Amino acid sequence: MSDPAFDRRLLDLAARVAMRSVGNVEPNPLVGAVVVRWMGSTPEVIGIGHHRRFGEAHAERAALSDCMRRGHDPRGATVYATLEPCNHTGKQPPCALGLIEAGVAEVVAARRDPNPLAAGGFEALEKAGIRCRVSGDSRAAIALSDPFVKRVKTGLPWVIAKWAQTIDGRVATRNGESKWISGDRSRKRVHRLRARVDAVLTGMGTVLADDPMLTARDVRRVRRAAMRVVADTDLDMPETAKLVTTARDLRTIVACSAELATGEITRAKRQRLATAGAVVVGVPTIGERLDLAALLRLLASEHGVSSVLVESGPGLLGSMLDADLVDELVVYVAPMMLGDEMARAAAAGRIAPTLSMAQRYELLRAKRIENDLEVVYRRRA
Ligand code: AOF
Ligand code: ZN
Repeated sequence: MSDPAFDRRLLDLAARVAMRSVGNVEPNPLVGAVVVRWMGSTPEVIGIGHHRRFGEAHAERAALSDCMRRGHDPRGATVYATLEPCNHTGKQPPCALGLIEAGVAEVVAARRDPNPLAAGGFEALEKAGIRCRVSGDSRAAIALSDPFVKRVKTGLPWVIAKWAQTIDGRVATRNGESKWISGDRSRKRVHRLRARVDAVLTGMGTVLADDPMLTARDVRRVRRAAMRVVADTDLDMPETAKLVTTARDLRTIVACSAELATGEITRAKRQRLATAGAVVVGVPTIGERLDLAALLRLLASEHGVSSVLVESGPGLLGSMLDADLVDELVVYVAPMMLGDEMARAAAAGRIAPTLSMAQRYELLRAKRIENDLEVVYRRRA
């Protein structure tokens, strides 16, 4: 049975459940699954599950277990999964086999698995006589595995840029004053966001202006202790910066030009930074600037980074946007107005001089946080 409205509802549900484990499963995808029995033309959910933690049970098997636990028989049921069931033995046995053994009749997935190691679930299921189809009706279910799909296809981590702005789109006054624009609760949510990514990226401008820690504070459960990464082309990092003095406890990576990362003039400084616990890495440059794509690729391949939160000033953000490296924007809009064209905007540069050249985003969700608005956008392909 295929009804777009049912497909969307059930896959939305699977996506919602899977979202609970953001930060716990990466670099695996977030996956949710729902087992449904049809009572005439009405679906009855008899099992729900999701991938909870890296290395543990996959969503489909979790949903089947839930079904059994509740005393239902999954035979003849339809399974809605946000990702095509895997067909490989990794840290877990293949989901396709689990579904075949459970005797389900149909599998609906929001997208195919691009991972060549795990692919082939649909083929295996179909061979066993189980109907399979892809449903693109749930935006949430597809969005769920975007970070995973991007990394598998490009080798780049998922990049989220975050900032707080006034109603008229400014992130600081003309003198650089920015504490605080967004409210208490919004700032708490940023700490939670930091606790769910592998790396927080900032620029030297921000280090010199704010001397930030970039840690997740007052978060009940830090899921991942994000490493702090500074784009510092000229190796200007002061040794007194908090990012350096705390580098023993929390990884700090200072990314400078490949030349300065090996040259004689910076040897003493590099040694002092290393003694403090900071890791200096060299990145190729494009003109005067770091090749940010190369930096991201290096973070993914050498440091296991699958998600990055950019918390920077307009300079670095502008360069990131210009290179089209940002996938998601989390913007806090505070009920405040500066009305000053010299006040700072989120991104510097000149990405699009005309509207037709503007980068396009899709509105994913918006939520009221006390008196602020939290808006999440995704880059449109
Ligand atoms: C699914 N359901 O819930 C997930 C899938 O090392 P493993 O065994 O955990 O396998 C990880 C791979 O399996 C991952 O790269 C992706 O291709 C797929 N993830 N597949 O059927 C799930 N998490
Ligand atoms: Zn699986």
